[in-house]
Amino acid sequence: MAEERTFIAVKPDGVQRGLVADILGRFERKGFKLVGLKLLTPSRSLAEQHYGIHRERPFFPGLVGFITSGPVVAMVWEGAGVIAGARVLIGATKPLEAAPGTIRGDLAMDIGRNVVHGSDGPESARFEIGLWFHPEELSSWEPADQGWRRQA
Ligand code: D4T
Repeated sequence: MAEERTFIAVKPDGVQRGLVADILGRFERKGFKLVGLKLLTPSRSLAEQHYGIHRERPFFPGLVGFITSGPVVAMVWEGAGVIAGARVLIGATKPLEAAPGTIRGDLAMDIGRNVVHGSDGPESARFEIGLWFHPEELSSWEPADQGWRRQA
């Protein structure tokens, strides 16, 4: 399976509730590689572009208002199968339907406060990484124990 990158964000509710280390730690302990990390309060323009696919949905204004309401921890994670793998770690969009052990299953109750975002496919991963990060903000590096994470 080829190496790929995905965009993950701890949403404002996750930051406000002090869940950043727990959420970030789950990706780290899984073995994925952190290649980009920053904390920012998204502008309205950034939020509207990020959620552009939902522009016509009734929840769009509330969603944009929520995601711009405070700091977000924006991250890029790398690894073989990381795009789908991160979605498994995150769990179902509706937290009450998310399996125990997943981030949303363990840490959230409400679809409008579901603590974390993850790209849902290769195309959205490429788009979202480019939207949130400048190329020079991403680091290519090799963990010293890579051979113990993934068979060569
Ligand atoms: P994100 O994009 O935040 O990782 O969530 P998902 O990929 O799991 O789910 P999504 O794109 O379908 O929804 C985006 C975002 O909108 C919120 N939402 C969604 C909401 O507030 N009300 C709704 O009815 C839906 C469908 C939650 C996630």
